[in-house]
Amino acid sequence: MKALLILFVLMNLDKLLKTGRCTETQDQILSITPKTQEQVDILKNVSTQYETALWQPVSPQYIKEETEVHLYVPANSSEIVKDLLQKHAITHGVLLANANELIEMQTRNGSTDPRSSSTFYERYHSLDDIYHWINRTQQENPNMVKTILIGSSYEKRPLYVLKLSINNRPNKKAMWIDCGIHAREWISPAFCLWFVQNSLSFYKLNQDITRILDNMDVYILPVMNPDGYHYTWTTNRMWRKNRSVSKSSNCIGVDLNRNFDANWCTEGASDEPCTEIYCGAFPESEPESQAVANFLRSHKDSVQFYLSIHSYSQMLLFPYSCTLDEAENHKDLLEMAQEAAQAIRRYYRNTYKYGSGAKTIYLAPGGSDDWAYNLGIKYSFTFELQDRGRYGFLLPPSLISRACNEALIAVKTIALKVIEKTKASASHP
Ligand code: 9B3
Ligand code: ZN
Ligand code: ZN
Repeated sequence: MKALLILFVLMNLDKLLKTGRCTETQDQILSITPKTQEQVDILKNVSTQYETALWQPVSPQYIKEETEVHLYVPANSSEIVKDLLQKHAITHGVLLANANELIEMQTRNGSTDPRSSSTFYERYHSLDDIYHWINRTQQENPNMVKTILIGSSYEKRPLYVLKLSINNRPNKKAMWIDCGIHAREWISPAFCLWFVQNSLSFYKLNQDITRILDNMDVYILPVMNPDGYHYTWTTNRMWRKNRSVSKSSNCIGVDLNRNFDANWCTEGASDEPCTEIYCGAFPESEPESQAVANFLRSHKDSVQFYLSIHSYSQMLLFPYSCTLDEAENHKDLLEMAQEAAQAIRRYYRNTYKYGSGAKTIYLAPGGSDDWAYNLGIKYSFTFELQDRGRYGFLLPPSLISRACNEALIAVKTIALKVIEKTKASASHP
């Protein structure tokens, strides 16, 4: 009997060991800083050859010596990737050891967890939830909110813009905010919802919100890339691009923030469909970017402030990203971004970098902010919200309110400045 038991244990030993090991290695986010050109080349290889997702930088071409790389490594490629790193004496740190658990937690959504004390706006929401939210928000605020269908996505999902407007003054100015150009940057749509909620609840209660809405209409596109966003909920949390099928390749998706007509597809973008920064077949080839561009073209006389919300890295960026040249009103833009960053520091003790895109992150063409700027929207910004890489795209729901509130104060700061400046220039042309 005893012998039988021992035999049984022995027979299952390898199974026990294996499962023990498998639960130990989960999806991880590694932080790796290459020290030599050889290590740079190995890393470029790893991030393209194996089933990994590069978080930072956005594309392997930007990997360089002494600059931190954030790499998502799923459990099944963990061993081979780590062996390779070890073989070339590349040291790594683990930013997140349990990425799959975080992903599971964030998609499981608080609404199914009755103990959760967080509000609707402190959770991430599926695309379906967001469409319902748009509908509800309009129905509950018929005097202040209209929805405008500006087009549809590659997979024919509607692109709805919410228009917040409290009066119909002639020559009323406007601002535009889009969220969710990049599918995996979940804090971005969360911010658009936060912004709408905040505006609707605090009009007439908060002085800044009141002044902004008294002087400007606000157009909000909560999810510019619904196909990609949906895909991150169902299939691949790390997806960035839209989901359009390419004629020339089996790889799917265009980087919508490389698809606008601003030095389109020059250095910093790629004409290779398999990359994360594929610029598409031609400028505005994608229905999502075309819808936004058409809407802004037809509203360019009223829209004075363009804002696009991304994550992560905590930056307030303005044109140009597509060239190292300075924008004509560079000083104004710099001053506004600086003031916004100061407000974040003062109220939330958090640091945001600011500056032109090309000089602050990387030279990158085809972005919506540069395009909007060239259209004539002189106050054009891209915000990269929290964090700096601790959680990266997997920012836990408990940090949504902080991330959104600090971004909100930056938006308010800049919007008030825009109102001030455009008033001044209207009276002294
Ligand atoms: C990129 C460009 Cl091309 C731009 N005009 N403004 C901001 C960025 C940064 C975002 C991107 O698309 O890579 C950060 Se996710
Ligand atoms: Zn982005
Ligand atoms: Zn980003």
